[in-house]
Amino acid sequence: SPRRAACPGSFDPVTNGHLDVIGRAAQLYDEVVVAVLVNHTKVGLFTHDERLEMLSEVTADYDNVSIRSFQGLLVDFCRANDIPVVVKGLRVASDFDYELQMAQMNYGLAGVETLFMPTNPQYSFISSSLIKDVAKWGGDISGHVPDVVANRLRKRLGDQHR
Ligand code: COD
Repeated sequence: SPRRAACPGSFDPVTNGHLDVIGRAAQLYDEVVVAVLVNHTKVGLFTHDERLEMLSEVTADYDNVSIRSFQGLLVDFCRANDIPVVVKGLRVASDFDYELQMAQMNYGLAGVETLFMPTNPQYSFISSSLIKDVAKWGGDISGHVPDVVANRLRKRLGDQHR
């Protein structure tokens, strides 16, 4: 059976940091499933469908990467889709505290393993929330997100600061 891994997240929106981890995971595993959390309690900047669309566009060149939605526990999604391992990017030491807790919980709940991938240093300060804040005030976010995402951010937020 194929060696399959999940890259889970909110992806509101996908950044070059996410994409770097997804691309590197795609070289390690036969199949990578990008698992996008459906969050009914938190309103994002982009709708769930918009996040899926952007992810599909920016991963179109990888033929072993697919985009899927999930609700509830990540480990239930993994079990249902025969995924034994989750790949997570680690940006800074403070990421590790929370990620370690989740990794231990996910292993305890269902035996789902976690592979921590050190972020490419050029992306270590990038987060979706920082990108949204910079874009909101008209700052230059090109180089931190794919072009399709930058264009959508400009459209969504561009008029608000003028
Ligand atoms: N460089 C490299 N990697 C990055 C970067 C970057 N600049 N930014 C983010 N990442 C990676 C990180 O590994 C991060 O975890 C992942 O991308 C996703 O990031 P976000 O911000 O889009 O998503 P989060 O942090 O909101 O995602 C959290 C999950 C959805 C993974 C988590 O909440 C979850 O699993 N929820 C489901 C419910 C559940 O199972 N809960 C119990 C968990 S123990």
